[in-house]
Amino acid sequence: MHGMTDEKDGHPHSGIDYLSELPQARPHIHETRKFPDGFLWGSATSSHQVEGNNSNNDWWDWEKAPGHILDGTLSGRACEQYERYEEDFDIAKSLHQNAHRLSIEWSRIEPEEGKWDMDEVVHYRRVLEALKARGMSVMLTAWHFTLPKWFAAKGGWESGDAIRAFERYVSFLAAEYGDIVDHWITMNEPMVYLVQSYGAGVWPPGVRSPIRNIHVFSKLCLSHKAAYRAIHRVLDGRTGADGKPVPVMVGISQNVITFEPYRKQSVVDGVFVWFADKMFNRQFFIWTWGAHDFIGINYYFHYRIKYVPRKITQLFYEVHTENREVSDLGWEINTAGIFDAIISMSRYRLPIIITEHGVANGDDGKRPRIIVAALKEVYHAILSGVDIRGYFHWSLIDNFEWEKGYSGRFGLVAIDYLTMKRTPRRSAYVYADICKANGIPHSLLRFMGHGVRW
Ligand code: IFM
Repeated sequence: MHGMTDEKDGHPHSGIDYLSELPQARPHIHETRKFPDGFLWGSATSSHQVEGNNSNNDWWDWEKAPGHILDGTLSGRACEQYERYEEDFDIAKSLHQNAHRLSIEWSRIEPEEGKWDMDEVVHYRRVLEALKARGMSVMLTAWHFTLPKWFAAKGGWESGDAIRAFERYVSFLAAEYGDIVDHWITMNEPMVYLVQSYGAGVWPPGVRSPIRNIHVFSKLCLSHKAAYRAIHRVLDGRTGADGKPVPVMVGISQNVITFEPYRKQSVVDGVFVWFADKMFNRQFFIWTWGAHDFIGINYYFHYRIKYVPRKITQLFYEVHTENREVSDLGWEINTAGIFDAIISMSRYRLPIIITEHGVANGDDGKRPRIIVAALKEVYHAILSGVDIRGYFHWSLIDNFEWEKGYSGRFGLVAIDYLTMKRTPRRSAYVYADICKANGIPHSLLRFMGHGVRW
């Protein structure tokens, strides 16, 4: 596991001298913490959040209603990635990333039920080929929260033939792009979708109904299973240029929350933590067991939760963040939690990929440390025997953060929304040095105070 490359303390590779801003360290030499060969180092986006002008999906009208987007913005042109994807992929490549995760906008590919828009099909082939041309591994998400208007009008996931429609769409993607996609994500964060769209009602279709929530949960499970089988049906048995079978890797991205009782001595808080973990983190895998080739983990949230029996509107709990470091969106930052999330999900004995991890931090004061600290945890999870194959930072560029609008800035690369100029943040170079080294150069541990002279 350990490489032989020695890192001189304070020696950045990227040419950006971010370490000079940190306190001096005692001079010492140390090995780079090497990750396994072939580890995927990338970043992630989704179509509606970056492309712009996705006017044929359920979010487009939803955004216009007063109060739906907290800062009053609309996705609108987003980051114009629909046109500027080459520029963005050039940046990712220059930052030494060797993989990229992105999603297909279903409403573009299938604008009317059963009708494929071949111009859009060609467009996405060009996008995916642009990644391959840069030598990057491709992770493709089929559904990342937005639904075509025709599908939403039929009742979305509640409609009688939702499963068949999703299976048809995903089979089409597999047939069109099977030669170019390395990892398939059928759906992004189904549990977050259920909470936001059918629990809190803050995403379309804006429903607050436990019964309908359970109904959609079952539809999502069945749709994932159908999509999983469809991708394998279309692609299994393919061989590569060397004549060897190409593995077909299909999974979901699951938002894993690490829960902790707010009142350590409280039995009821402890029971609720157990229940919340099972319901939110594991339920989907239990009901779709056998339909995952890997586990995709998105890690953002550490909830110190307090059971509140009378607050049905808050699903019986409160999340506390007092005295904790938080992001620009007020979410608690707990980088060590990614270790717990990985260990918890390793119970399924499947390869794990961190398909998202990131922080809203516009001035970038925290992101470099958060990246280094989280990756140190990933490194230790690998050392403890977990088969972790990659890490995708959320996000490559700032983008439209759903009901929060453009206020949450998650990008390694900052976007000026007036000019659309892309400017890598300091953290982009820190992450670039990690990607380039296929490990954590020891000098970067200074972001966490290691070896620093105080
Ligand atoms: O922006 C989202 C993304 O769409 C799904 N995972 C979490 C991100 C940050 O909230």
